[in-house]
Amino acid sequence: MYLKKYTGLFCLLLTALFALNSCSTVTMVEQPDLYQSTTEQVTLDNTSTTDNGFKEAAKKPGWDLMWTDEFNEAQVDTTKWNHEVNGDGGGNNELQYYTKSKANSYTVGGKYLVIKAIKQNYKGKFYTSARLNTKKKADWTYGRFDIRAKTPVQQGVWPAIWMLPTDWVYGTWPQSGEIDIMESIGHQPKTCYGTIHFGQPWPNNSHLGDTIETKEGDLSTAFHVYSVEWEPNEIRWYFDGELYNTKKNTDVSPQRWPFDQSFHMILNLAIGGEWPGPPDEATTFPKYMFVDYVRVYKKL
Ligand SMILES: [Ca+2]
Repeated sequence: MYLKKYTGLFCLLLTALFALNSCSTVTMVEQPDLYQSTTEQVTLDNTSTTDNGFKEAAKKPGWDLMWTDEFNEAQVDTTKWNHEVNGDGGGNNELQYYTKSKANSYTVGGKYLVIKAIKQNYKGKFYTSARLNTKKKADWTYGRFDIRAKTPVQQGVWPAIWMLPTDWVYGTWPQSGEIDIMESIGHQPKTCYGTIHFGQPWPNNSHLGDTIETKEGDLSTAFHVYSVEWEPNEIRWYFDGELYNTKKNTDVSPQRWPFDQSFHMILNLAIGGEWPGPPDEATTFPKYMFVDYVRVYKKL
């Protein structure tokens, strides 16, 4: 009896020590444009930057790595990324104001980009967050795009990894196309969406896509590798290396297949909007979207 009790206590202690050990505290310097405070303590716990989940090798047979951001610099590399700053709602009545503040996007641990959505009133919006793009800094036609990310869940959050046309040569959205490498809406916490948008201007726009569900936990409990292989007349979507969606130029007929021009990458964490709807009382903030890397390959 006593031995059992003692063993139980010992296990408890071990568990507590392990929990303490697996957390790390990071101090960040805030930009003065959004906050009075100059530093912020962020505790990274098991559900955030623990480097769990699927991993892929950087080298892939048949593909040549031509662009990468591993997010191992002390700050977001502005030679690669633009911060979009606005409260436009992304065309979907989203609730966030996107800032360029280090409160909303930063690198951490020499490993990750973090996009952080905060519940706060700011310039008429109820939340702040970040949306980064590579427009005119890195634009591609065709390639393989691998993004390793851990994204938040719960009602009203809408993380997205996607591409828009740089020059809009076939007209306004969605005539020039949109490639959604990954989207998730928080009330479907296991579901990854891969989609193309094309066709006529709203409200006669078209889209085609498919989904895949994570087999363990939800999308926030582990890193996943979201990939698109974009070739002339065909786009394929992969989740942790598993092909789950293929779209060909013949699938969009009689609409134009606009995916033969330069597109750029966008990473953002939207809050609310017409698709997910607003957060509810159970949605906790802040929300974190972690990106380990963006790797772009050219087919050999
Ligand atoms: Ca990294």
